[in-house]
Amino acid sequence: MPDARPRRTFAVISHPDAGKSTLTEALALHARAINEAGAVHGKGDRRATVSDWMAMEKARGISITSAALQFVYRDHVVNLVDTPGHSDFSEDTYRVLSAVDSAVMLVDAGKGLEPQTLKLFRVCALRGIPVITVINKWDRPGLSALGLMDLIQEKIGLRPTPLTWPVGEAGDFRGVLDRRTGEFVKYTRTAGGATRAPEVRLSPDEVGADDAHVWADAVEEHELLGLDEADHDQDAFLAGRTTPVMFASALQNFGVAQLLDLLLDLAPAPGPAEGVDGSVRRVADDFSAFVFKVQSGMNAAHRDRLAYARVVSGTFERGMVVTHAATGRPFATKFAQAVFGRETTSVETAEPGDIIGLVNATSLRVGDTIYVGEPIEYPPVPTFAPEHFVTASAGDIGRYKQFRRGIEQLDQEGVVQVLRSDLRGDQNPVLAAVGPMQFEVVEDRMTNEFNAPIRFSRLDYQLARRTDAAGAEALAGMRGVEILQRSDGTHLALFVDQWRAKVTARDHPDVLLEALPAGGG
Ligand SMILES: Nc1nc2c(ncn2[C@@H]2O[C@H](COP(=O)(O)OP(=O)(O)OP(=O)(O)O)[C@@H](O)[C@H]2O)c(=O)[nH]1
Ligand SMILES: [Mg+2]
Repeated sequence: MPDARPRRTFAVISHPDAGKSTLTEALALHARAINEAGAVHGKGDRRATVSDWMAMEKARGISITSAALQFVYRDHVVNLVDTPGHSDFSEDTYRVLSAVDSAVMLVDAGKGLEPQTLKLFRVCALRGIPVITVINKWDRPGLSALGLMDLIQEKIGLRPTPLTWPVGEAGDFRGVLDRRTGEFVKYTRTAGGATRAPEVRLSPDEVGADDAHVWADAVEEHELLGLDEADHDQDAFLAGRTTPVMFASALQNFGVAQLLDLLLDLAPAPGPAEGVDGSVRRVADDFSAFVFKVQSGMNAAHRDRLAYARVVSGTFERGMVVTHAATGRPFATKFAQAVFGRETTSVETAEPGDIIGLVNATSLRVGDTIYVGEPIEYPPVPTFAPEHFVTASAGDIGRYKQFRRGIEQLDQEGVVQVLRSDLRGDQNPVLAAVGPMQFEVVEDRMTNEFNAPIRFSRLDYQLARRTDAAGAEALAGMRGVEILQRSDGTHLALFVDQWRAKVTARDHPDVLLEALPAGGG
């Protein structure tokens, strides 16, 4: 039976370290999807957040791969995707942004608008994704609240419309003024932020003497904002002209309840989507879904490969036979899972906005569409211009088979781009990355997951341009350029430097040499 509860599907995005995984944890904790935040298990640094499950993520305290979580709150089904902030992994973050209806942007109160944050704001604007801004780490000294609003307006061109306003400056976080009701939401700390933070709502005349001074400041600023047309306007928010702002301390679970409520009240529900041919699928139409991520290695006990698909339209029912748009072949969905970080549970049905994990769906790749009824194919996800290149070889020739399999799997997941040419043969594929940390992930996963040690040797190329078969032929054998083919069939011309790329383009005006979207930081 279809599940009629409303859906909210959003990504948590930002520059590295602003607190995305911590906030993800806090949201799940508040919705009672988990009982205790990982912050405590990790003795202060959250080494065990549900979304950072990969060994390398725990060891380094950073997110490397996006993680999906689903939970229920106020009778809404919430689908949340925590993304990695590091620009080396930005392809993964962009893939996620193709599968969500809104984004929660975190801003570190102490650092303001950092480069990757600015970049992500631009991506959301381009894709028409409404953004909710959370000023995080308000428990630590930082910039002034009004100063941060100015930064958002000036640097991003979005009008900030705060829904809550901090009571107490950064470093002295006592609570927030709920700008919709005028109440003081007063927070109380809990040990290490491990459990939900209790809060009380006070009317202005109930504010105690201790807080009177900072409360008066907050009220004054709130009134200033009112004069400045900084009040929420739903149409302007959905159209991407304004961003609602909240203040929080993810680590202490402050502001988390307000954020969840805001997401339910204001963030857009799943809507219609357009296929490559311009046809439109409405949520009530036949089932269709879009694969935005492929991941393996979540369970060390057995080989698993999960294709994450966002349901775009219709009701998904486990066992239904769908069509794989890329091949036109039928695809049986016998093994479908709901995902919670690395945990999965069998799922019987799913609705538009939900993210399902299809198990061992080896034919499904990132960007693929599956559907029933009328054919539909959603636009592919962009791949970025690689700027780092290595050749890979098996560290242990006796494990060459595992080496091949590992490379193929990591290629399908999009951990790196894998390139080959007849000239080089298949022994030593070329790996291409947006950022060098991607190679570290390859090395770690090849060693630990595929038990196939890997060796890299750096290639002296700095950039790649897209070409076609004719271009590949024309450029073959030329100095300072090498032609390789990516596993999706794209021909890439690798150049030693900008200068060589320019000269080649000048001397061969008839050859296709197209720049790829830039991804790196
Ligand atoms: N004081 C304080 N620290 C916080 C807060 N939120 C997160 N942190 C800390 O900031 C650090 C980074 O937090 P993460 O949640 O891993 O940040 P992230 O944005 O997920 O980082 P990446 O995924 O690597 O981009 C951790 O040490 C957190 O404990 C907060 O509200 N206050
Ligand atoms: Mg993280």
